[in-house]
Amino acid sequence: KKIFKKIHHAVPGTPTKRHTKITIVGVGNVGMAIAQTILTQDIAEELALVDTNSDKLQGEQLDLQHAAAFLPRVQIRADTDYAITAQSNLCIITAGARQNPGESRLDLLQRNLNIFRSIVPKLVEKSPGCLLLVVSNPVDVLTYITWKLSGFPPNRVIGSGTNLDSSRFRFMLADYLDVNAQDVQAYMVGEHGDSSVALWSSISVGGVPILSFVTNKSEEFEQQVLENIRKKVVHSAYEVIRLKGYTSWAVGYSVANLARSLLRDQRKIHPVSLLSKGFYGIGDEVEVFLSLPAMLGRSGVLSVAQITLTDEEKKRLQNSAKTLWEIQQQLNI
Ligand code: 6V0
Repeated sequence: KKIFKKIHHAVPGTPTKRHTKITIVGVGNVGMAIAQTILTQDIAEELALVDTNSDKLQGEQLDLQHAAAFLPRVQIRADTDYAITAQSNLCIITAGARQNPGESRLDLLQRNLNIFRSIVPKLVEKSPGCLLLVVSNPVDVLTYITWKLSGFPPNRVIGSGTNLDSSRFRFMLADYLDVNAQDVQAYMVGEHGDSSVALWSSISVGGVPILSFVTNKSEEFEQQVLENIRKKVVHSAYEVIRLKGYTSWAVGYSVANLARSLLRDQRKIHPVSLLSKGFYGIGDEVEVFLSLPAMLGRSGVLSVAQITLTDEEKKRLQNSAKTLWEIQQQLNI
């Protein structure tokens, strides 16, 4: 401790260094992919990992700490006790039960609701000013549950939603057009997963609206290609799970990217799950979380983009909202 001799002191009045702390609850495949991506991207100075499995926690903590020589300096703590999460700026929830054979989605949801009951109040108690970011599935309903359990204003409760679906969508469009995915502007909105809605009219590549490529002659062919891409996006998670058992890297990057936009106040637009009542014809009485393109910053959701949707797109969004609302009515929150 004494090998360095101090040669100056802090200049009086100099602001103290920003200290950003992120908690991740659930250190399974998804939680750890998020943790390792956050570490490589220099977003936080402190990372707290919580799970119910203490051996896994200690193993993951040591394994990450052993990479310290190659990473930005981050204090990593892992415990089953939520005391280590105190004063977090962002809490990411990836904990969840796996579906048992023969179990209905509603029963799984009720089990996850019970898990969230044991997580959300503790996070809120230790970090009353934090942002909550939900990743566990079904993400839209669990984000609603988190909002209800937290008592937070809705702008501070966000679901990772279709941020990942949109990134898959951009990759597949880029692959088809042979361009860089970062130059493809494209959103999938609505419910994360099977019923997500692709917003065709707003897709552009390097500022060129993609639908302008669709000439009369090739229209039918192109529409078919686009529809196939949408279907591929929707099925891609199942494909990865079939092949490797779970998905992790893409969701890791996608959530770390959200963490950066939020904590570094980037005012970037991301399609994330947010309280959608009153937007795009979703009734005020329908309290559901669905993904819409939103501007994210230090206070969470700053605003929601007013994109012109086709009647069909609007109808599909409203149907998803209705389905989610009906599911939520059956839950005992
Ligand atoms: P996993 O590998 O089974 O990890 C789940 C972890 O949660 C385990 O380590 C458990 O010990 C832990 N856990 C369970 N109960 C509790 C509790 N009460 N408190 C704290 N920790 C607990 O699952 P995996 O990491 O693969 O997936 C996690 C969740 O992410 C699942 O619900 C997935 O469906 C969901 N995903 C969401 C995605 C998205 O885009 N929103 C993408 C991929 C997966």
